[in-house]
Amino acid sequence: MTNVKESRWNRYRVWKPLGLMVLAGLTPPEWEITIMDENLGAPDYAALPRPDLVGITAFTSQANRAYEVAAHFRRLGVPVIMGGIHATACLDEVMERVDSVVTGEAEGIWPQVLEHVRHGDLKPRYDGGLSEAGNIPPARHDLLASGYAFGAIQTTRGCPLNCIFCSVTAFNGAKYRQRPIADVVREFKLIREKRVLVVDDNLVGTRPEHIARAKELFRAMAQANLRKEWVAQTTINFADDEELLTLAAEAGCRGVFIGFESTTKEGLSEIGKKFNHRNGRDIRASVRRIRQHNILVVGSFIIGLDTDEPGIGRRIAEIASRYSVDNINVLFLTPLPGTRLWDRMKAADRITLDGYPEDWKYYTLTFPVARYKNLSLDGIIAEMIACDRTFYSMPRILRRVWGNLRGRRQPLMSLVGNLSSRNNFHLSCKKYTAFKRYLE
Ligand code: B12
Ligand code: SF4
Repeated sequence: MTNVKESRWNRYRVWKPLGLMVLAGLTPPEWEITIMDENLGAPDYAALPRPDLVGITAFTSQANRAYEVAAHFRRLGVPVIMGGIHATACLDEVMERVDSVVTGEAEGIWPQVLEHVRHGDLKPRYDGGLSEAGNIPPARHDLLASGYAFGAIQTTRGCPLNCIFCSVTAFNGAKYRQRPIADVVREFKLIREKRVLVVDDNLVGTRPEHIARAKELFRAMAQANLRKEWVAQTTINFADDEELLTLAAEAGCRGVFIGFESTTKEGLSEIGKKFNHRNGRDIRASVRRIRQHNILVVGSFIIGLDTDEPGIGRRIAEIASRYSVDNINVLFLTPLPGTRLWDRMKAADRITLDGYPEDWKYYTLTFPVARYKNLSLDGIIAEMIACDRTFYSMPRILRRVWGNLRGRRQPLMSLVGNLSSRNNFHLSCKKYTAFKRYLE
């Protein structure tokens, strides 16, 4: 959970739980629904009226808290259903702790589950599989109306790439599914916030037909005059089509989050993302093309690949600065359950934090939970600190923000993003100390 009270910057890091809002959108009107988002603060469940049914979602890192909440309601005799990414990846573990588990996407199965609940015939397990993009209902944006800086929407599901560390292809499939444009535009109009996170894992896709559809969507969004400013995740090929960039900016795109992952070709091969250097791509030039459209770029990198040597932290900070990205997100290589990396690391007995479910709390990608080939525990933490300390030094932050001020590229957003990350870095240093104590 991200605790908004831990730091005022967390307000910009708390995003709406869209999965639950979509689930609410799938729920027939005779059910009265309340969404509790513990990122905004844990409610006193005992003081609330007794519900007829509790549905819980959780990432792997939130599983322990999910089990505590489940245990509370089960003690009261309220049936508890859990779904989402962790329930799908760790079915057996979750089945032991709730009354029923829904794996996969919910669109095809949730109405049936609710019917079973009404008839007192809840089964221990359901599988929703993958939904048709046209069957995704608008999320209930009205249910979480305050407390967030950003609204949220999803326009596509799945990712055609299959990076070894990523859960997306395992969970949402490699088939890239794009929602009907009219549905997306209609749903955008239901969002009250001016700023929106488009949660897609890969906003524009990789093939010509994906890109053509993305252009159509952006045209429709601009025509609908939505007046939204949004950020999204995309792959670096976003930079390859000037028309796409122009249309995205006209539709309100103000920032993209791109997974560069590694600074070397060998590293990219190791994680199955050669895509990033296909056709000898000049990443610096790609980033420049995106930023010329007043779209900020956040670059994501991983520390802990087998090809990473001591010095990798500073190297990432220097290369990210050379690419001229506006911000970075650097994570420890983490074997998430259900991924190919998990299979590989488990087979090689390289996962060090494996006291489950308790240890899941460290699967936030911000702790080193495995053995890394060329970096010791202290070594890899020192690399992360060196990376953050270099990239978020005050002179570098000011240089980036000044560059954006001169280029009229959202200097305020760039300043807030950098200061928030710098603050997060200071919090992380304290967390590493506690983490090492936990390992002793
Ligand atoms: C948006 C997002 C975030 C937001 C979170 C917003 C929020 N409050 O939920 C932010 C940016 C904060 C975030 C943070 C993190 N994230 Co994230 N995130 C995503 C992303 C891109 C989209 C999630 C989403 O909204 N999907 C759209 C909704 C509609 O889909 P859904 O949630 O899957 O819900 C559907 C089904 O799962 C099901 N369902 C879901 N819940 C339930 C519950 C019940 C009862 C039922 C019946 C069904 C059901 O029904 C829904 C409709 O079909 C996913 C990738 C993905 N494709 O899921 C990664 C993803 C979930 N994140 C991931 C990770 C690792 C993290 C972090 C741990 C690390 C990081 N730094 O990114 C942190 C977690 C921090 C923490 N607090 O612990 C991993 C999770 C893997 C795992 N095993 O847990 C994913 C899969 C990405 C990946 N590349 O692997 N994330
Ligand atoms: S490109 Fe991104 S979403 Fe797609 S598999 Fe790789 S990391 Fe996951």
